[in-house]
Amino acid sequence: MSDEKQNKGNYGAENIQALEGLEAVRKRPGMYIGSTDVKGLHHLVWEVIDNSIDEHLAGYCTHIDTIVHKDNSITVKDNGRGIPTGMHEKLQKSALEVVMTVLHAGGKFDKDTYKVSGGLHGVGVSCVNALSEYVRVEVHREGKYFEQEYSKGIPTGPVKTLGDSTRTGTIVTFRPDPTIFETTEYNFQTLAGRIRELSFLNKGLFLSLTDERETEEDGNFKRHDFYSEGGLREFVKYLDETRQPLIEEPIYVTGKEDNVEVEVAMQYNTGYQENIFSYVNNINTREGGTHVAGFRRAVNRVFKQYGDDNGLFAKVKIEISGDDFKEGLTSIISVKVPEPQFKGQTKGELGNSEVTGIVSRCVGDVLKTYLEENPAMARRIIDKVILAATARHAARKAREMVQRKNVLTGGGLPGKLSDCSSKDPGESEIFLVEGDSAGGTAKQGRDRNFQAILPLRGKILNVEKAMEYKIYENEEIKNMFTALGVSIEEKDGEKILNISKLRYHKVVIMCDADVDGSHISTLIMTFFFRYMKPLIEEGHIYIAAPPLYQVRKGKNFVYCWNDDERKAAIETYSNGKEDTSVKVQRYKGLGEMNAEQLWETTMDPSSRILRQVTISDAMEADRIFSMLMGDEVSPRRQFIEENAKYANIDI
Ligand code: 0RA
Repeated sequence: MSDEKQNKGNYGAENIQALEGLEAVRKRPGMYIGSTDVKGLHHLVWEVIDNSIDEHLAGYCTHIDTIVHKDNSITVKDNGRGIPTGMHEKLQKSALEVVMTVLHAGGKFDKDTYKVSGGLHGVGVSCVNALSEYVRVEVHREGKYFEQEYSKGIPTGPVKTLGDSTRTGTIVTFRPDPTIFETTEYNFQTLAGRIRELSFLNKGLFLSLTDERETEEDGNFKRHDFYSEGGLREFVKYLDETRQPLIEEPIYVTGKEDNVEVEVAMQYNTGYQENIFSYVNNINTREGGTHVAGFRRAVNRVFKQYGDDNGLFAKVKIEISGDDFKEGLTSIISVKVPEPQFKGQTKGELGNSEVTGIVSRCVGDVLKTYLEENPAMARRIIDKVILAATARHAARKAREMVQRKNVLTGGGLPGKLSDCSSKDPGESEIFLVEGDSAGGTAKQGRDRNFQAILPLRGKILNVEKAMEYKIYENEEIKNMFTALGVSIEEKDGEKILNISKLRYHKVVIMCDADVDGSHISTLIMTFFFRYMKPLIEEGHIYIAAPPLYQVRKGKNFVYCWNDDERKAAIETYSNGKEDTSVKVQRYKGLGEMNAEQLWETTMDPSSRILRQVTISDAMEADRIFSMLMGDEVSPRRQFIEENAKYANIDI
């Protein structure tokens, strides 16, 4: 029986519409996958995996395996239904070829299923095909297996039936086109991070990641398996691994109303920060939206009611605000919505208004029962909320002091800032430099027309442990606020960072290339993540990369940023023979470079390497940071032991 007949009225070849050609994708890749840098490169993998995830959400797929091959080509294998292979009536081609070569031919028009693809990512596997120099698809379906190959999106042969098969599923292998992408090297951590996240978001789904570029001691390829039985409950535990829990187990909510599925896990810890992550159909909604609003509404309403009913707020003088319920709360909100509407600047905000009430009701019901059944836990939470309200009061006073002082001194810039001459933020940069001595070198080495230097002394305040008001009393932190020209304002009880007067559009963290230096940049990144997140979101934060080595022979020399480059340089200078005149200098700190070297390698826009800090870098920095600096000792030891063998960390 052919596909068309079997799938009548459902998905199938006839539903797949032809819309646009793939030349458009190759001409303007950025329009489809965001960028052609390392982020865009990874986007290709997300795109294929998302299609497999859709099969899982539709109830047909239990396993998704991702493999990075030696040449940085990728295979994603799933056991879903397989891409349809029947004849597409209108185009007179195999549906498989249509899905792979026609833009927006996902062919999944069933509105009752949740879709990842077609959502925020959603450009279709055909885009991956267009941007790959080689693709092979293998489909197992209806007792047979099929194959087709492509180059830059164009089939290099017909769909072939290769034989019989007893399984179903799709195997996509692609090698990104090096003429399109700035880099074609995949990053294991980036892939593992998203796949881990997907495993938490899709409990019961088996995922794996194999890296054939790396062999383990036992001779096998490096491989991680991801599987979560507990879903979001395990996700919050993972995120709060290094924090001290306030309540014994996360509060866990699942519910469904009008085809909207709700899953929420929340855990209070003894810290002061709020950590909230939200998802719609497995896609991270950075800017929140109606689902987050529903969650907040339920939390505020139920806790307030519980506190009032039990007379727990009676002796508190200060008005309890919504913010007070957030302190030390880590939560993940995941909803599955059949037809999500995304809004906001980066389309990272859920717009469907019906979702607010649904989430609020689901969370409210569970929370109310939880508080009634666990009075001891409820008490701990309410005590913490009262403490938060008191501290918030103190914080506002401290913050107002700092900001008032700035106004009084005419917004005077910090004495330690060596400002640039330009007053145009668009072309201005500020380097946050660890230590006064490196700060001095940077000041000599910089181009003062557009580069400012702010030295930061010692370890800036540990923002993980500090209560908020302490932050505003810290000299280095006050300097950062005033130098950058940003301020915290309060609107309807919500704190908002005003960055409209940002004085530099590039804020560069410059630290030593050793362990201490990386701790300090982690610390500074955490600070930005906690208190100046919009600066990261809008792409203003960068990390400078000073070189690790200089390899020299006579008056010739090169700088090297990693061991491979160092080896290659030694090889070139010595022509592969023993040569004692080839000298290697290891730079441990910025202080070992003179002003000219620092300019050339690290500050000169025409030769330096700057790494833009993304929210996911900052999120991971935050996790690592809380582990290194937090109270819990054992995860820190484990982290250091695990990483010591990669020689990243001195112990
Ligand atoms: C079009 C229609 C259907 C599934 C898929 C495409 C599909 C695409 C990919 C990409 C990777 N894995 C995939 N799995 C499925 C619906 C299938 C049906 O109606 O049987």
